[in-house]
Amino acid sequence: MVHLITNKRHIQKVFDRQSLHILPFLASLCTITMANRNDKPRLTPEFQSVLTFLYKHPDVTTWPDHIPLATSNDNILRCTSNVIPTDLSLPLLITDACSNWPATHKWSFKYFKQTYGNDIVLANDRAPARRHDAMPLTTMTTMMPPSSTSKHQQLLPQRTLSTTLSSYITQHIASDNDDTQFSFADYCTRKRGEIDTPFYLNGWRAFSSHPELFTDAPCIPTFASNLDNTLILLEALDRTLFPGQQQQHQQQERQQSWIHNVNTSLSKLFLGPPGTVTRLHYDAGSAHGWLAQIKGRKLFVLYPPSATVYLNPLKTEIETVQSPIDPLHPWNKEEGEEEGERYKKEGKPIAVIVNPGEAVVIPEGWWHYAVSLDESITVQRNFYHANTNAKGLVQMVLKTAAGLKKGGG
Ligand SMILES: O=C(O)CCC(=O)C(=O)O
Repeated sequence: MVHLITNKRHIQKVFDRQSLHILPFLASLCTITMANRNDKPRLTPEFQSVLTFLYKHPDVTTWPDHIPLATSNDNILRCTSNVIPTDLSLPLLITDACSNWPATHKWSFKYFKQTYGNDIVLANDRAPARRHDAMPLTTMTTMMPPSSTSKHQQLLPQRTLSTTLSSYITQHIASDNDDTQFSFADYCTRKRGEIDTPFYLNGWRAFSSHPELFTDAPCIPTFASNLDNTLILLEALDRTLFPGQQQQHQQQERQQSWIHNVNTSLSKLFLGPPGTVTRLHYDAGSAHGWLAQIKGRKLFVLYPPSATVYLNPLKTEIETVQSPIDPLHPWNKEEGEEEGERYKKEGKPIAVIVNPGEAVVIPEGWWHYAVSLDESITVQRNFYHANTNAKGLVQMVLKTAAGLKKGGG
């Protein structure tokens, strides 16, 4: 693949234009329906599932048996920022991850509206994007694993809203003008039966366009300092690909270069009302990831890589790995106890609520699902670690650059 990359300028051009931005790429793959004002409210299967779940477990303290809540250090390690294991064999819950970041007192929906309100953003009512959502039913039935339940087989293309950040916040966030936190129950009360699937501003690359945000939420926080070797790995890759171009005077140029752009593009923001869902998937490019809650709580359900066979990865998805299983309602009632036992034994799901100030670190290949329980602001970063997934970074960079070059990018 290396031979497709002719020179450094090409790579620089590719990443300077932030061509890593996934949305135009996904738009070309999926039939994405743009939302408009006259759309009728609609419930996606996964949001319907959230409504049913939270109706039964409104305070999220009574817990269903089929989603074991992480309690011990057997399945998720609870730790503080200064005591972090580096083998990344299990997910981590870092209890003091971001409680002292300026973002926790500075950021609010009102602040984002005032500061970056003119940015054009894309919000979705199904996330992540799946080709599967827009598949003709006939094609889909041949591609779906037989054990998937019928509720997963609905033809419901993702709707995407392209708007200014200001108008997204005004129309979709209840606390757009104050700093109150709205829970899911508040949200439902305000909607008075007009419940529509919430639009999620998922994966906003705010750090690429507004790098000053890193002063409020550090790119490499204390808890990630021994885990996130992305920048060093990118510099090593740069030296390997372009030997003899490493003079001192080029250092500054490199700071502004593709290395910087790739590194920054791995940090994103997720903003939304309560009830937004990220469906079950694991991160592309063998990446590890962390998600830090600045505002609101999020419920995560995680599964180890060994659950992959059981989770029936969708064959329709090529660039990403996604599962049709809905962790809140993973099997049909008719399928009964036996299926439930099998699910718990083979899937080994772990649920964890991440509170404001906390972060979850999700190692490479771990499946994850998330639903916001309140209005929420999350910082998300994918990262690479020299001893575990460095190869994934090299492949990701080379593949993106080669693919874009081939496509005339
Ligand atoms: O906070 C979320 O909605 C989850 C996002 C996520 O899973 C991811 O970016 O990999």
